[in-house]
Amino acid sequence: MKNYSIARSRRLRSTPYTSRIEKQGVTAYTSYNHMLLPAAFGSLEESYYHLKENVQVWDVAGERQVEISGKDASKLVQLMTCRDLSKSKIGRCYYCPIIDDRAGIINDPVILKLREDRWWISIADSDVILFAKGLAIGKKFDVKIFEPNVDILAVQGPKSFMLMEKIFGKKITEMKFFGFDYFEFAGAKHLIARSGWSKQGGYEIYVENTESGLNLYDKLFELGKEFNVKAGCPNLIERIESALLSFGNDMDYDDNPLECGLDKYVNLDTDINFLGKEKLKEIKKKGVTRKLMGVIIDAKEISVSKSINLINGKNSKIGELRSGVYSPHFKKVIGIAMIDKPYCKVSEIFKISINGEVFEGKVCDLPFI
Ligand code: THG
Repeated sequence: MKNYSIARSRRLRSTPYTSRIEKQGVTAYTSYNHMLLPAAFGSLEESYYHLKENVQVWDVAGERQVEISGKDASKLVQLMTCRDLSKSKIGRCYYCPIIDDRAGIINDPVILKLREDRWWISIADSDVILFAKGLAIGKKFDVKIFEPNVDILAVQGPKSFMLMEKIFGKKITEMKFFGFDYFEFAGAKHLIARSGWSKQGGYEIYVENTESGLNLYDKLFELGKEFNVKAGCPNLIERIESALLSFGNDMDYDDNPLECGLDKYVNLDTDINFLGKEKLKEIKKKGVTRKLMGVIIDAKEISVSKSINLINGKNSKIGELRSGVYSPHFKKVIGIAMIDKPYCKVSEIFKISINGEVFEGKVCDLPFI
């Protein structure tokens, strides 16, 4: 398939790190929240192996923050998510499906509780700010909603702990998964969380002071030499193997969190108030009619740019593939698919047409690894 370059304009925002990653060899961009998100630095497979063994620094500024503050901030945040935040703590991150009144997923952000009345919603690729503003206006909530200048740098991989310790000291290695705290670098404070869109371990630095953030970026590469640090980005192979879901790819407005295996983040038994609660109760009672599952396909390559139907021996559609990639670990194509309930069985067999050629595949559980 021919590749095209991406046309730059003000609408497709650059990040403070763009000029640096372009020097470091970014080879593909995608767009995320109307911003450039690096999608490749050369070979996807080489980056995959490097991420699993070393440390990478990622420009994930596209993970924008929606800040909600004010008297009704907690009420509004809770209204948007089916996860019970009534016992949430300041200094913690929470992975929370945001759903609408029909229980369709609007986004699947990480939510940070900064204060009792101040939150950051660290969003996936959809305009949560408009949804939040609409609700606040309709409900006459006393809140302030805006997108602050925060540009996340992720430090990911098994050697991220040693690298971050060198810069911030031992305290940073003692932080728990999904906790966050403030750390000083060259006179500026940075919010750093133990999180990130890989299962290889690491941190996310929420850079508010751009100048200090750029110095920190350079420091990470200077001190990271001994850990073989490289510029990287969310890796398609690693994230599918780990089943980190991608909003807009694996799930969308027409899917509910129970279909997407997000049951852990759905709380229907407490007295919190959120949009779609009754609808979700109804869905839970009836049982879902389809589910996101893993699939393994006897093919060597794939490029998914729209859903691809999965067909059984009787020529009926049993589901659709939504993301896929060749995994060097399994030596096959692996993917994430929405499968109709009767076929949500491990080893269920199907056929799939990739570039006009038919391949066989089977259903499996998520995550792959
Ligand atoms: N970091 C930050 N913002 C983000 C992402 C991120 N916004 C967009 C996107 N990624 C949101 N999606 C996810 C999906 C999964 C996770 C984080 C963000 C994740 N999940 C863990 C898991 O599945 O094991 C644990 C979640 C939990 O148990 O609480 O980390 O990456 N800032």
